Amino acid sequence: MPCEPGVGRIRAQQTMSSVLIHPTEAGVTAQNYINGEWLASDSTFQSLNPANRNHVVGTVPVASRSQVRDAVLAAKAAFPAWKNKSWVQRGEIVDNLSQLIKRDLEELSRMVTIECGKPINEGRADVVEALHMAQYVAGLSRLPIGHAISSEIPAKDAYILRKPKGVVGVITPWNFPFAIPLWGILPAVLAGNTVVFKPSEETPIVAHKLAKLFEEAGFPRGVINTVHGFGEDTGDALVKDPDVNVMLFTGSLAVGKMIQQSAASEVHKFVVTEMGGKNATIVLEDANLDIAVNAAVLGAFKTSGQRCVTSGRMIVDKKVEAQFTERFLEKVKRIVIGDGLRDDVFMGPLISQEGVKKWQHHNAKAKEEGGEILFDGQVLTGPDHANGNFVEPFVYRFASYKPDTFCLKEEAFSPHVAIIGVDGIEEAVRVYNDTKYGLAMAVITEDYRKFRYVRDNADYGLGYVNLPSIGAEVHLPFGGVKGSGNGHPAAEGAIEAVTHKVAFTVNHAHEIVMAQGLSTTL
Ligand code: UN1
Repeated sequence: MPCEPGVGRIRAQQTMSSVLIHPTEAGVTAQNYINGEWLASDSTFQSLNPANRNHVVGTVPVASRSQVRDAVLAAKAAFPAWKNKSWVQRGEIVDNLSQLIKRDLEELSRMVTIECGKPINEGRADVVEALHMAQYVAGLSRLPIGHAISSEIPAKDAYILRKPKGVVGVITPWNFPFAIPLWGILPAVLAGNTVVFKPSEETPIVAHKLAKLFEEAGFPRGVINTVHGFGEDTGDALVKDPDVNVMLFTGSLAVGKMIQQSAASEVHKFVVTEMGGKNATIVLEDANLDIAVNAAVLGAFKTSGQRCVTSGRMIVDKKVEAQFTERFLEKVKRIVIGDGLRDDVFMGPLISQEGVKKWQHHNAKAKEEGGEILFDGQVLTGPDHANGNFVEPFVYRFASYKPDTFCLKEEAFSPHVAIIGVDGIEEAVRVYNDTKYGLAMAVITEDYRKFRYVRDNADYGLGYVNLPSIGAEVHLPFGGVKGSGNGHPAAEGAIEAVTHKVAFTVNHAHEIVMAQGLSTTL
């Protein structure tokens, strides 16, 4: 299997002179987009490039609680007219958006890389994933939105139809700043809902560009509103607003839990939570080790381990663990780390200094809890990495499983990887399931009976065989079980969350005949 760009090059290349592409690019001034107007706020914050914190990507307003309220009221006012358009009419505006994303693909990809740090190939994949979502949703507008079903009574026609729920709040993370917002926003508006979008404070400039495209695509005023800011105020105001009918949230377990708790007191409010994972790649004794090692590297280190679906655990049968580990480490040593705009880079920076601290904390715990350190990754501080949040991979091993450890149970959201030796498939699945999460699982095996056992006994929302645990496509449901999500997936799954299924029955006879043999005589 060919190497990924950046893997397979020697680490010495990291010390070659850096390519200073972006510090000269002008910063953007973002605005809130409320009821078709571009609005500033009293206070602002700066969005910094994680590869070079001296580079201010843009200045961003902090929407006040009253601006959030205005946005919700604008969405509420826009709802009646928007829901009365046909699905096809709404789908045509989504199609306009897909054309604009295609037009601006390179500029958008670069913006994603500059603001969230992932290498340009990943920045582009993020925008392509968003494009696929727009194409998929535009296509859905011409597919059935319900179905006819037989009644017990021949003269009655019965239908199951979908109706929009009203105002949908959408809160999204920074690691897929272009694709994840569209997983929720586009199904919501296609179904006739209106939206208030609160993007991550780490990637507001990408979100601002997305809001500009919503306007250019022709969504009427108030249909999609964008408010910037932090979770504590702007996000909190949105979550608690009584006129928000659905909250779509992708982010951490702690915040998702708070949103579910706050919504529980309001009967009409429906919450979708997509949260973290302590995902794993399971390597069975019969695995093709070329596939296993490549799947492990991609699953662990794409986006520098900052995906919800990142594999932070390699659960490996002891019969092949030594071979697997040697080959895995050989690749780890060759990973090129640097500014994502350089095309030889495989791993960009972490999103923030807090991300670096979290990575250090997880590493320290792994040492404290008895992990055998195989690759003691460091913070990079050389000339190429001076002002960025760059860290190396950190890899450790437990020859046998050690339950009740922080390092094997908690999500690190960074390049922090445990290799865990197990005896056979049953222990592999037991170890896999022994976390509070259940998002993504990959199993490497040549044996169809074995992957079936894993398929049926592991807890996950996204399962893969002979693949990494990353790389989901938009026309599949994206979500998890246990602490990873409340069972209402995004992407393909989102239409379910943003619509009510209604039963609609029409009598074509001149008299009433009831179901269940119910009498109609007085
Ligand atoms: C995330 O992990 O935060 O499945 C989103 C993937 C991407 C989306 C990841 N399509 O890897």
